[in-house]
Amino acid sequence: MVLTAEDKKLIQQTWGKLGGAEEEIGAESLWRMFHSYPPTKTYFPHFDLGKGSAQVKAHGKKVAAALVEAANHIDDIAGALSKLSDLHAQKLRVDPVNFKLLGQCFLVVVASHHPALLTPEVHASLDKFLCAVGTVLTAKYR
Ligand code: HNI
Repeated sequence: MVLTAEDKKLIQQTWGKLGGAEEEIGAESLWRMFHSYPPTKTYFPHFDLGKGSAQVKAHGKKVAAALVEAANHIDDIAGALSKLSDLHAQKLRVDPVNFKLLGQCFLVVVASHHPALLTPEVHASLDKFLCAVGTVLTAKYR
C-alpha cells in the first residue's frame, strides 16, 4: 500500500484536526469494534468491555498513541511500530482480518464526530493509512 504525498498530507492534517480527542476516539473505536464485531472480544477476555470501561479507555489511549506515532513517522511506519509488530505477531497472534474491523470502526467514529472532516479524499487516505498500520502489525507472523 503506497501512501502518496497527498495521502500523507491529508493524514497528518486530519490528526491535527482531531483536536487532541484521539484518546476518546481510540476508546470509542474499540468499544464499537467489540460490539459491532463480537468475535473481536475473544482477544480481551480479561477486559471489562462495557461502555465507559476504564480498561477500554486506557487501551484506547495506547492504540491512539500508536496511531499518532505512525502518523508522525509516516515514511517509516514499520520502524515506528516495530515493537508493536513483534507483540501482535509473536504474543497476541491476532487474526489479521481484525485489523480491518478496527480500522472500519475508527473511520465510523471519526465520521460520527467530525462529519465535515471525513471527505471522500480524507476517507480514502485514512483507510490507506490504517491498512498500512495493519500490514505492519501483521508483517512478522510466522
Ligand atoms: Ni492491539 C495491545 C496497538 C489492533 C488486540 N495494541 C496493544 C497495545 C497497543 C496496540 C499500543 C499495547 C501494547 C503494550 O502494552 O505494550 N492494536 C494496536 C493498533 C492496532 C491494533 C495501533 C491497529 C490499528 N489489537 C488490534 C486488534 C486486536 C488487538 C485488531 C484484536 C481484535 N492489542 C490487542 C490485545 C492487546 C493489544 C489483545 C493486549 C491488551 C492487554 O493489555 O492485555
